[in-house]
Amino acid sequence: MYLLEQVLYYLMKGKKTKRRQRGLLDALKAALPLILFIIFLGWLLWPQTPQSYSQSQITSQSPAQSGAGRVVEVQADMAGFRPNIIRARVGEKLTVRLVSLDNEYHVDGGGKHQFAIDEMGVNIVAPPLGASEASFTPTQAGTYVFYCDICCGGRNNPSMRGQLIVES
Ligand SMILES: [Cu+2]
Repeated sequence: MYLLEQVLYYLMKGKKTKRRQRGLLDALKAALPLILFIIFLGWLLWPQTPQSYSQSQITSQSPAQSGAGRVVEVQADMAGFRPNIIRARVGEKLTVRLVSLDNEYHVDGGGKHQFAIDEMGVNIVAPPLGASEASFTPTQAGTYVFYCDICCGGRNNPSMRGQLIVES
C-alpha cells in the first residue's frame, strides 16, 4: 500500500525532481524481493487451496469393468493424492491405477510415487510420469490409510496420505 501511495503521489505531482525519482526507484527496489516472495508463496501454496481440497475428496468412480472390478485412478505428485479419499465395499474388487505426475528430475524420489496399504498387502509404485496398477478385494469394513513412502518425508508426511473407506 505504501508503494502504491508513493506511485500515485509521484504521478499526480508531475514535478519530478531527480531526487524524488531516486526515492521512488529505491522504494521499488526495496519492495521487489517482497513481491517476488509473495508470488513464490502463492505458487507454493496453490495446490493446497481449499478448492483443490474439496475437489480431491470427490471419489472418482467408473462403471464396473470386466475383470478389473471398479477402477479408481489416483493421481500423485508432491502435493499429495487426488482423490485422497476412496470409498469401497467389502467383497467388491477394486483396481487402483496410480499415476505419477512428477518427472524423473525430481530430486526427492525421482518422480516415483507409491500407493501402499499395509493391512491389505497393497504396494503400487508408479514410475515418473507413468502409471502402475493393482487389484484387490477388501474383506473387512474399516478405514485404511494409504500412503507414499518414497518422496518428501515418506509416510509421515501428512500430504502423502489418504484414506480408503470400506463399507460393508
Ligand atoms: Cu510420493
